Amino acid sequence: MISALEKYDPQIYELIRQEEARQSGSIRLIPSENYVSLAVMMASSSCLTNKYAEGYPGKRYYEGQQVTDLIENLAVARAKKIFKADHANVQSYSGSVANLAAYNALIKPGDTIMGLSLSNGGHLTHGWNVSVSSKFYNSVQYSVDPKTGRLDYSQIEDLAKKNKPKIIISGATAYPREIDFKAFGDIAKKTGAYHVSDIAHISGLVVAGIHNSPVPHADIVSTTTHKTLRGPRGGMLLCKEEHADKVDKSVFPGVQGGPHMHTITALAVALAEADTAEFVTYAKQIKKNAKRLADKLLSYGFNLVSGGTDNHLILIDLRNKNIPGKKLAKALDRARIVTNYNTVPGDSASAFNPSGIRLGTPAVTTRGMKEDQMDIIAQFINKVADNIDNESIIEETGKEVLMLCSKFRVPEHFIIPGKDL
Ligand code: DSN
Repeated sequence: MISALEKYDPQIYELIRQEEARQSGSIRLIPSENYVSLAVMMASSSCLTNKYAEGYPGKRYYEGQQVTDLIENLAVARAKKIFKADHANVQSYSGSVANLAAYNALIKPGDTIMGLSLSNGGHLTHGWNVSVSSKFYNSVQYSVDPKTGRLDYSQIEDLAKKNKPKIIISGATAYPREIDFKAFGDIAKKTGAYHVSDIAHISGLVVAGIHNSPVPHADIVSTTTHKTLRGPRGGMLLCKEEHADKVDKSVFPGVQGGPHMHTITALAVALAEADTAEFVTYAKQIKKNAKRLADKLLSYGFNLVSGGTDNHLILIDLRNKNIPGKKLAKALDRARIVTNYNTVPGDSASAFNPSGIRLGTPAVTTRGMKEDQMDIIAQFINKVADNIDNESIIEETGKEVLMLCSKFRVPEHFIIPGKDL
């Protein structure tokens, strides 16, 4: 399909090829990124992009839904099965919109929500001050313990008792430790709040059974579909039966119009892929790789928030190295190692030039990299940090990265084992 594009739009074709080369010729460590399978890619670029399907299967506002209804029902059934949820809504365009739909399903504008602050690892839509989530709702933010870098559940409970939020949000975008969703559920019950859990980063780990699931402990669970879950870019909501109708009405017509059927189609494929023994092996390797990378970075004297990782991501606090996060991320990018700069708990630097960088292993694990490659990646990171102003060493590291990348399968050839096309 992509080859045909060369004839119709050579400029865009060439740019896609460049991006493909960038993705295959670099070590991609942004923890929210991955490589989807060829099957997901194909479904995502299929004719389903041509179809409007406002409403839900069996109750649409446009005709011609003979096939879309079957696809959406399949995606919903697969989501319910792998997350063990009563109800799934697969229409959210993204995690941000899914979160807003979750709040809108349960509370009214002006009510109080309570989430982890962005600077402590939360998400914009968990009530951060520049997000609409803090404009529509009164936002109270909790933090991690500044000493341990970990969530302090008794502090969260105290804050909830004091502020009486209508919704307590669990979940994070930059928290390297396992989250105790039962503890959040208990706090919500004790304080009369709803519990909304955002598992965008860890949903693949949850499905694989290597992170506890919030599904039994939350009123609504929100997730993106493209991070550890390794599907197309999108969002999804899971909930108990009692909230099903409210959730569906909140997504459509509450905050969205027509669903993106090509994304839902690709999601259905990804959900089937996630329901395999191969996916469990993959998710376990993500965690093993992150742990090994963290251990190796610690041995080079890097400070890691919370001292390590239990999941797919690592947050390096660079203050002891006196290197700003942005400077290191940019130098690493020149050496073909792609990360993002990130605030760390207690950071006095701005979010645009913070004191940390965030790394994760979902994408490199999809390429088949294992612990030995994590040792090499840690060496590369250390070499760049130690030679942050030495362009020839950075360039030389980039060549070594390219060599490493050439030994591991690139995304266009990534096919789920046993399902070769
Ligand atoms: N932007 C995502 C991330 O990188 O974690 C969160 O939405």
